[in-house]
Amino acid sequence: RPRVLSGIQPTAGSFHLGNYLGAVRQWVALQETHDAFYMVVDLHAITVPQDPKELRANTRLAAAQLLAAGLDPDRCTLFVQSHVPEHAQLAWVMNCITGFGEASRMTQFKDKSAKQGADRASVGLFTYPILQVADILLYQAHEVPVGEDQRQHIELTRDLATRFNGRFGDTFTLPKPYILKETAKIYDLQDPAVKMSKSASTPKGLINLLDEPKATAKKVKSAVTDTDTVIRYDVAEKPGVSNLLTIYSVLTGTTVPELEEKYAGKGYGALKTDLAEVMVDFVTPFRERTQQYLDDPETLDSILAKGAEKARAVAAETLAQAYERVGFLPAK
Ligand code: AQP
Repeated sequence: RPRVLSGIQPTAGSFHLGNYLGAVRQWVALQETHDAFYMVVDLHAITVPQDPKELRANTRLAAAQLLAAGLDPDRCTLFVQSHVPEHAQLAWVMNCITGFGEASRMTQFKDKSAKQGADRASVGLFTYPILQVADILLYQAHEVPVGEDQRQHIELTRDLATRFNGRFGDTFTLPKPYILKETAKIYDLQDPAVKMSKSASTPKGLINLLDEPKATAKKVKSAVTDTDTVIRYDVAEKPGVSNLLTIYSVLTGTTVPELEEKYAGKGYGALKTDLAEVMVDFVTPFRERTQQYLDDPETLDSILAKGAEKARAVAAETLAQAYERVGFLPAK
């Protein structure tokens, strides 16, 4: 079976609809066909300040949401990044073969550090993509299911893997991004020109999966569309409506042309009312299942412990090989 690896940050508490449609939904599907490794990336989370107590709680909460979304610990390996020390260890090696200029060109770093003020951004935020490179290479992943915003980091992973292999001998598998066109980028409901994101979206434009379903319905109903009235998928001319159609289509399994036909001659109000209902039907059981996992932290922790053990077995082997290739003297 080909292998996939991906991760999600435990930073915001609730996952948002972009995280789910862009990434987690694919993770669930891929566990059926791939040898799948999924992790809660707490090492990545501390690249920006975190409250320790909240980080711990949010790490469990992220794992609970992944299980609620449909990850099955018998079908995939689910773990917490900091439980596998090899991530930080390989990241150091990869840091040392990355050019400063190369790392400086990562757009996510540029955006995020600009927001914080360049002097206040941590060095960790700067090397975040290189930790991500290590995450992927440790598992010799063939594919990495992510949203469009991560494409550049997967490119960097390929570049660094190629460099390492060239310099030290074949060690790492070159991964490919696994990005589904329809859901590669889910947009803010209030500003369909920008990606839905926990840090950039306005509260009204961001659908958090753990919000009160009623509040979610309200956000859908007040989504920004356009002054036209026709329900048609056209990202350039009608980004707001197109975003709603994408969300509707993916959550219900109805194709976009089917939806266009269903709503021919109807107004935006009808589309939004129906989508609000679809969304409520989706988030209500999701919230309940998440709560069930949170109510049983022992089971949750034991799933994560088993996951870490399985992950470490793979990661340790790759790290040992990389260490040997680089020329580190083995510890006896
Ligand atoms: N709007 C989105 N559309 C599609 N995919 C998305 N992802 C995030 N936003 C969208 C994908 O979700 C996965 C987990 O991402 P993360 O843990 O890196 O979360 P994030 O990047 O912190 O999420 P945000 O909201 O985008 O955070 P900020 O605002 O801090 O940048 C990834 O696969 C990502 O592509």
